[in-house]
Amino acid sequence: MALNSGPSPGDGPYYENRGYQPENLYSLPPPGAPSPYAAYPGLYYASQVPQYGPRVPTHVSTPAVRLQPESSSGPACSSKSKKVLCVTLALGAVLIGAAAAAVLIWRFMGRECSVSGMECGSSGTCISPSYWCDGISQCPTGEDEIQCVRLYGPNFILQVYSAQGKSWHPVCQDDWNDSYGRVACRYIGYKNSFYSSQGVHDDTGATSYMKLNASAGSGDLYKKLYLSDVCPSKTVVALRCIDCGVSSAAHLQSRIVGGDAAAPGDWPWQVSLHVQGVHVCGGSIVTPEWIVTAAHCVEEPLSNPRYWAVFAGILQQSLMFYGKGYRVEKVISHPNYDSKTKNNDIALMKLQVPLTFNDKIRPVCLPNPGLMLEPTQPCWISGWGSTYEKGKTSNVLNAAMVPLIEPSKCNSKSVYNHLITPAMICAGYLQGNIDSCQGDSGGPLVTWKNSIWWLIGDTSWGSGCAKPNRPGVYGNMTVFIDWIYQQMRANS
Ligand code: 4AZ
Repeated sequence: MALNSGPSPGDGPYYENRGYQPENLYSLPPPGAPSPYAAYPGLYYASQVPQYGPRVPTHVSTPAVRLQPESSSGPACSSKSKKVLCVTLALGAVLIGAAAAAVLIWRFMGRECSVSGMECGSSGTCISPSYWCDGISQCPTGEDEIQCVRLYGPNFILQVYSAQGKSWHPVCQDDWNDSYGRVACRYIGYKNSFYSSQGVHDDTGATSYMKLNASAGSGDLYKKLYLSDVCPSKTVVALRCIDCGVSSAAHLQSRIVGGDAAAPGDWPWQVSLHVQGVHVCGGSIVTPEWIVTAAHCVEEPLSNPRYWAVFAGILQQSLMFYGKGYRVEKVISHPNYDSKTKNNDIALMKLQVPLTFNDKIRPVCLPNPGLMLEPTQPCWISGWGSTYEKGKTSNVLNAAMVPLIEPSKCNSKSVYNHLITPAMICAGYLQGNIDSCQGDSGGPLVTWKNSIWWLIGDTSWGSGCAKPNRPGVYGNMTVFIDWIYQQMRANS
């Protein structure tokens, strides 16, 4: 968390993921500069300096270097060496042509899939939408039957996708019980976790429901559900798979300049991710065994889980002892993470041993689709990052309130000039002063809604820290929700 040191020069926007990189992106800090990252100089200085150059529109082709032709093709290929050159060039042209044709065919087939059906993952197999979530697996690895249950909106309304109705419908509470709730949680991605299931008044305006026929089908929940226009109880299932988003933070109204020290239990989902005894990044607990962090924190060679130790429920770095902490079993980076643009900057860590929750260690809620946020929704960031640009990481956990910034504003010329993708979300103050900073990366951006704390983003990048017109940029969690649950299901 950072306090601005003064106005920035009129520099153009550029990616600066690690906050205390110097403004001159191509210069390195002096050798031996004090840094908690000194153990990883290559990682945190030289090799990771983001590349920024003028953006070239992709539809404008770069002029090819022209080979000056000799008078005509005949004499040009007359000598032996020239003949070899000609054959090589001709072969090259054929290969390029073949590659272009392959790309065109691949694109055409992709479009074909989106017209006549849905693609099974990225396998290239297309199936009709009416087979999607119909209780029978048609895709080679069953993708058509796995993303058919979701929790919707701030009240966790259980919805099931109907192949027949080709849309999502709430589940009618009639005949529903906790054991179906447990099954639904498992379908979503919560291995052995179930918190509550209750009937609530449906305020989603649904006109059709998924209704349970307990005697239908064998064990499969989907086969017991059918589309119905009536739900006699007029109540739908609100399902909580985990008791998430609870904190004892009671002093959130105090204005925090560059971050305020947190009290125990304020941000119980916040973890510190260590490599060889050094805090490197933050993360957020979402289940007893899953931590959300940023993909740029786990770039090679740190994608190896053996490097990492996870500290939960401790506010001071000085109380985290090397060798303690939770070991990591798996590190999973988003497959479409782009280290240059920081697009899709999200990763998951699976712990070897699940956390035991208490007042100081608790999960934050993953955002449900349909969770509507205000354009300038107040959010909170927390972490052990530097308290000023180019400073060292903090011993104590700090937190600050930062409002969301509308994408159009954040992408404007004077701010990040179109560097913000839909997988990113901006938060902070255009006047500067309060921001996340180096060492906060991977940590949470949360908001409070319906008396629950929701994970809205993971700290990703920004140009410096707390500078005017350079707010913090966060991974946009709602965009990653399907991917997160998919990983939780596949790696349980
Ligand atoms: C970092 O390197 C970092 N001011 C995090 C956030 C911001 C800049 C850098 C945003 O961890």
